[in-house]
Amino acid sequence: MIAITREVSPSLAACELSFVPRNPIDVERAQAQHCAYQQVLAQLGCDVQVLPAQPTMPDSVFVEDVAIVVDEIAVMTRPGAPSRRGEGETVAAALRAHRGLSAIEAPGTLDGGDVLRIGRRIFVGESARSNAEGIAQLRTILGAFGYTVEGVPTHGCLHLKSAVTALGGNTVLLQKEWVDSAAFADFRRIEIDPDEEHAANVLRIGASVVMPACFPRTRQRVIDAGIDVVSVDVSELQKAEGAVTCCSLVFRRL
Ligand code: CIR
Repeated sequence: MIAITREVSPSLAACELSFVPRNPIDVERAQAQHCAYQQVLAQLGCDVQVLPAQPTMPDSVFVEDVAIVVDEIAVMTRPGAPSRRGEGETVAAALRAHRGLSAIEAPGTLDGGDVLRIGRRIFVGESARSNAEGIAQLRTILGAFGYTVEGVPTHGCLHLKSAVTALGGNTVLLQKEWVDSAAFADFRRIEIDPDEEHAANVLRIGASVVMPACFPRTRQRVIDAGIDVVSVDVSELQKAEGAVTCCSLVFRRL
């Protein structure tokens, strides 16, 4: 596996926020947590390729949002937040070594955080960041490779993957307040602990999942389902409305 990451911007505190109140962010601590996160990816077998920080782009550590990578192609997104539209350029340059590239064009918008792939099915959040045009373009691009692209409304959260992520096999981890769980009726569904509202965002790598350390009850539910969990403290990145999927683009080396 390859994991593309980007160092935390010194301007992280000026990040976009939608559903999380603004609290002071300790950027040095965020950088240390991000470093530990990258070490976890490496321990789980990823070749971690780190892009340099973008000082003028506060949210640029959240590389997940600017591209979608499948075996056949990488799709550069057009992020829903105008402040984030410059972030893709250097990620595209890094991805070009591994995949052919396609792109979402205006007036389409799409954030990678809204894109959940489970096998050949791709679920896309109909969120404030990803519009119908962006989803339709993704359907055209990935449909050519045999993927189905299904829109799923989200409410009360930033992205689809704030509300649901894949745990591997046929299992998803879900926050039912933010997405209609019926959309995932074909899967075994594990619900997060109701006291841990942001716990649904986990990152599966191989047979393990990476989870923020602050959700012990949901972690226990995942462990009880027979899944190996690695915890990492990302509290400063959570203040920027990020979590564990958003800080990397993880894909197979071909
Ligand atoms: C934003 O609002 O765009 C950033 N502050 C957070 C993006 C987090 N991305 C993600 O979870 N995929």
